[in-house]
Amino acid sequence: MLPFSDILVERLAAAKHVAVLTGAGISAESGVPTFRDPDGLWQQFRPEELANVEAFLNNPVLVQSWYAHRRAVVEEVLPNPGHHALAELERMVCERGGDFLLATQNVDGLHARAGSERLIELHGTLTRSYCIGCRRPASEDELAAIESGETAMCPSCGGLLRPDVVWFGEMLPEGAMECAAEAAASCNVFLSVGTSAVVYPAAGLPLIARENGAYVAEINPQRSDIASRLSEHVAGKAGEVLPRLLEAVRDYVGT
Ligand code: BJW
Repeated sequence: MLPFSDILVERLAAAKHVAVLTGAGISAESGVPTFRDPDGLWQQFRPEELANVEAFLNNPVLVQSWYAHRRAVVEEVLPNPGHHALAELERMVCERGGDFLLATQNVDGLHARAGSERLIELHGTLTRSYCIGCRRPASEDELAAIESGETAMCPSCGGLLRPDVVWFGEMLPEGAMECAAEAAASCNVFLSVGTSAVVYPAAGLPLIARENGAYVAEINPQRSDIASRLSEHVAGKAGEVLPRLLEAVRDYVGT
């Protein structure tokens, strides 16, 4: 028995425009901890301690080393079948002349490594760091101080080096939200995958899609806060559901 409806398969098979939002849950099966699940990142660290600029300025060593640890985790893991299925969905939609956009809240770079190209990283990336003083990009060598427990500083101006991610109270990268909102407003099908949908403005994207008439499916073992406002909740892991969904779409198109 398939965990999703025939309607989702039919809509996806016919869709000219498809948009997707992903969150930490899609990388869980790769071994990257989520934020708010019981074994998530913020069971050990409170968000207000680490994911805002005041916390960083109060305790740069703690925040820099937390991100260094997460970078090391991400370098060790691989994209999973969920990431690969979304890269494949992009190819499928584009080959038939449609539009596709994947907006991810994740900073782990796994979608790009799986081959997704029409990709927006709404919350930045772990792979880059920069100086808060002169905004110069930081090199790997400059970040090495973190491993020996020192504060990583810019060799040019002495400013603190920070990860190129979006913390609470900060703006998303220029144009990123506008582009994602436009895709959400104009798509026929929207997939919201592996996100608790509590962090805005990203969490508003599935709602924009729904308000504009798209069929919106959430793929998540748990119902998110916004699930009741969407078209369908598919209860399951992204790495299992997405490959089966793609297979069902291919079978449907082939019939
Ligand atoms: C599986 C699975 C499997 C498990 N398969 N699923 C409107 C209303 C209210 C508040 C605001 C608002 N607009 C803005 C705000 C303020 C704030 C906000 O949203 N606060 C809320 C918490 C209330 N937003 C901001 O500050 C944003 N900026 C902004 O709005 O700028 C304008 C502005 C400027 C100045 C003043 C005011 C406004 C910025 C938000 C930045 C978020 N940054 C973080 C950290 C990034 C860096 C880092 O990684 O360290 O982004 S927070 C953290 O949460 C991270 C994530 O991207 C984000 C979302 O989490 P996500 O991905 O949903 O993960 P989880 O753990 O919550 O959920 C995982 C899900 O997966 C669960 O549902 C599981 O069930 C599921 N799952 N395994 C599928 N195998």
